[in-house]
Amino acid sequence: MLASLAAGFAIALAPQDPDKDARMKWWREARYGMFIHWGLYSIPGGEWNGQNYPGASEWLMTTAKIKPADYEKLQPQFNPVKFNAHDWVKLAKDAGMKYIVITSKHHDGFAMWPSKEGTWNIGNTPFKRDVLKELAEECKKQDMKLCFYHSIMDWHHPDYLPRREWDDRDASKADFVKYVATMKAQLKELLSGEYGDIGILWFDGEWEGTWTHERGKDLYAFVRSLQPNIIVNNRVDKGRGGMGGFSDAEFAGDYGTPEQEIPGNGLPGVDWESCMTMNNSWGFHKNDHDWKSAQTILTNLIDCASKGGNYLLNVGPSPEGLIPQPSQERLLEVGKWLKANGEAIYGSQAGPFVKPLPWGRVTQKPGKLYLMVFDKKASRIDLPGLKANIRKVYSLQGTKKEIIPVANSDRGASLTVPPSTENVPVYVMEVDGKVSVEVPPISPDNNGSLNLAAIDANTTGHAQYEGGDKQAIGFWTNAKDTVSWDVSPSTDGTYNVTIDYACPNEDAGSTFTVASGEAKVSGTVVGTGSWSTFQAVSLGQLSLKGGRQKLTVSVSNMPHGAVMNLRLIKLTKKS
Ligand code: H79
Repeated sequence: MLASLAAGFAIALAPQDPDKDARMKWWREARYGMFIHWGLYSIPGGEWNGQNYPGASEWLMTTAKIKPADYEKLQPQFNPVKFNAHDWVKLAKDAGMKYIVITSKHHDGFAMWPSKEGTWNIGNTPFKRDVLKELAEECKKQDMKLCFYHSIMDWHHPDYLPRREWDDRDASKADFVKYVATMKAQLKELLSGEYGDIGILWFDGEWEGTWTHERGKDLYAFVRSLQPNIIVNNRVDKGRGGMGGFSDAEFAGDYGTPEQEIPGNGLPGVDWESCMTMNNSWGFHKNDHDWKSAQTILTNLIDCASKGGNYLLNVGPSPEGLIPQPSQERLLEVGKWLKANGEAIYGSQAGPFVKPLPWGRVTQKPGKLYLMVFDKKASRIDLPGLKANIRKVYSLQGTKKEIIPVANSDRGASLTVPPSTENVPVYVMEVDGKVSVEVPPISPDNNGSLNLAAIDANTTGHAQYEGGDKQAIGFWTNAKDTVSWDVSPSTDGTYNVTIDYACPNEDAGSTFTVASGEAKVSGTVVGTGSWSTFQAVSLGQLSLKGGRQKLTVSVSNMPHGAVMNLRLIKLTKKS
């Protein structure tokens, strides 16, 4: 699927905060956390008046256009008698997760602790218990960081603005300043120390017009003043830039929060965490049985780690207080892998490869590379352009730590790996000194032609390689994104240029140029029928000088949500 939202691309530099490295240390090492969406919306579980509302169940108040007075009828029904904080924290622990982020308040404004502000909170349900307090105590016992998700947007508070169009409460006396005061008073309760040291304040719902950069900066400072070591995500302020979740030095917030996606090449120089659901809803959804496989979850976690990011994986407990069985099974399966291979994830850093490799992913620690193989059929693992003094390579799994044969040359390294029954086999490469990757440029084939395949491209922004049946650059959703190749024709020459791509007719029309220095050829994307119907078309001629250079595809105009899926550019030498 193509994300159609534009993301901001400002360069994120660490703001003036000398303590940031110390404050972020646990978070950077953790790599894996549990998101918990739990609230009144868990009761209807995506159904209202007999109708099913697919997708995010915590959005039901909006998707089913429920008036606050009707939604309030859920409060006396909240009685999750099977809730057991010990079991939840133990599950996160067994899953290999290092922190829990639970909804203290979601967009429906309902406080999941007995707040002193008003009555719209768990203290006024039949259950009465303070679930956040019980979790705080268990987290302390089981050495788990507790964090709160807190929505700025609030569909219930009478002073919150803007009013939903189906909410007929009089808005003329609503006072947003009063709303902010209530929110701060509630946050003060959460950060008073009663719940211990909170790891992260995970804000959300910051995108409405009433929330401003000034309010964001102020809220960030407020939260840090109550708990100086707390980490605050970028949604406290206005610097998020779409679902891609890039942060920017101009805005408050300690890290970026891509939602339901993993950035193609990571976000170099920025701390980030991808949050994701296991099915298609954050809150419990009765009718959503569309679970990601454990293998997908595991490879997502590894993908994040290999790009220097965290993975925050969601569960939506039931109205009885139980984490759904399918979620538990998947969590424990990934947890089993982490128990054996966690060394490759926890405390690791982004691997040295700028682009994801076709067979899997790589993380690193001083003196070690961890090669995690997604393609179980692979018998040869190539590390193109790797420059390292390799001491030895061995399998992380099993007691034997089997030594793996490795061939190393100035073009990179290559391993011959045995068949494996592991979900994701891991090989440890011990190295002396510095590791770097220098990918050689693409050189001409026997006919003097240059084949620029998607897998060899360098991409910026959202644009990224998609394998599977596409084998193309996809997610090219921002006109600023570029796709380029380092090429090295041996002599000056003229080429016929063809481009192999796919684009639905309704998304066609983008214009682009393929250029190296002054030499360029332009084209317009003509519809091919779908994102997976590939077609080769001629763009005309291009004359290149011999020698190493960069050939870049850039977009001059993108009338719709995306440019194209680009599979191959072929430069055929004219004789
Ligand atoms: O809590 C879960 C969801 O309920 C919540 N975030 C996760 C962690 C969520 N809120 N909204 N959405 C998910 C989808 C809404 C996206 C949009 Fe937008 C809001 C589209 C336009 C406004 C994102 C924010 C893109 C631009 C601003």
